[in-house]
Amino acid sequence: MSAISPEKLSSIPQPLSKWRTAEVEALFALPFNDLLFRAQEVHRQHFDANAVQRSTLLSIKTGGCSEDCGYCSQSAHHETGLERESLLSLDEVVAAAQAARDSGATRFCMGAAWRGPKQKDLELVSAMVSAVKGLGLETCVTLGMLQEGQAEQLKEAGLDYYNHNLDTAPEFYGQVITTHTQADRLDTLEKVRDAGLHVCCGGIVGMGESRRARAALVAELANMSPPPESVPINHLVAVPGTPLEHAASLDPFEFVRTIACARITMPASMVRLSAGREQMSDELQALCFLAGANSIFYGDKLLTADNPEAGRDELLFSRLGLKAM
Ligand code: SAM
Ligand code: DTB
Ligand code: SF4
Repeated sequence: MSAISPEKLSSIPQPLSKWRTAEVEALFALPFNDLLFRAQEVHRQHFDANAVQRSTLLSIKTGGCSEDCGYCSQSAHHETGLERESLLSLDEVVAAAQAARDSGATRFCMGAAWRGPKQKDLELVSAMVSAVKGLGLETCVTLGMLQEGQAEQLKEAGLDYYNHNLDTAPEFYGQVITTHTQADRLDTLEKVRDAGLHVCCGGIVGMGESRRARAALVAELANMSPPPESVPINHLVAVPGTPLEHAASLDPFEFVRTIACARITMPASMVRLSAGREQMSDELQALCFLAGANSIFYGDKLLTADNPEAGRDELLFSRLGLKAM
């Protein structure tokens, strides 16, 4: 791990406590090269700049969700043609986790299309967590909003991370989701933190939000105390049949800027280049790594959307001299 010479490229102060949206917006507005240089500096102070962590996702309960999130293929409010399925069996989950471990993933993340888990479902998921942990993988679940005691139960089962995204800026949230509020999300995040679980929390860009909204989301994430250990930055996967099917496309450099701003404001967090890689060129992904992304979802499916085949990622890692973390 070697730090770049401490040449000062920008006079923008690094807040000791809270980031204001305007300060993050000022980062976004830097010349691209200056922003990436600054992100690289921060990245190299905290991480091996050539190491990328790999997590594999599995949808353990697909479709039929009561929530109306405007981007989601799994919402019962949208006609996306996705079949509603029941919860996978323990054996199916263990087989998928084994395959993920064998192909080089170190974390296995199980997602369910629920507003939140019913108690009987939580017990089934807890057994899955224990079994996946027993394979030597880090465990992560994303199950929606949690009730009192559920985070503790998951922790007890061997859960390492709970994923629950803020998704977008508070001022834009109501334009994308109406069946729950961002305050509900924050309430679950507090329960997760209080149970001693690691927090995985990020958002989606490319939903037609303004740059100010992207900056507000990054500031909100960075101001969590402590910031999330893992920060997934998803690019919208525009799913036919969802309200965001025709969202205005985002300048790819703006996506890279968002990664860089997340890296600078959350220096010690893992920043995950998450949904949307299937639609990105290798060159764009390389820029995201240069901007400080050091984690990816690995394996040919996200939850319902396609992700690059493992072979394409292996080749990309080899061409860029990246190693698995
Ligand atoms: N139901 C749970 C919840 O909403 O927290 C867990 C599953 S949900 C699919 C997990 C995350 O996936 C969402 O918070 C969102 O950030 C991301 N996501 C869902 N659909 C997406 C899409 N079409 N494009 C990009 N990200 C998406
Ligand atoms: C996250 O932030 N992104 C992942 C994970 N957490 C659960 C999910 C991405 C979903 C992409 C759309 C799909 O596969 O349906
Ligand atoms: Fe349901 Fe989660 Fe999709 Fe929202 S993002 S509709 S809560 S599965």
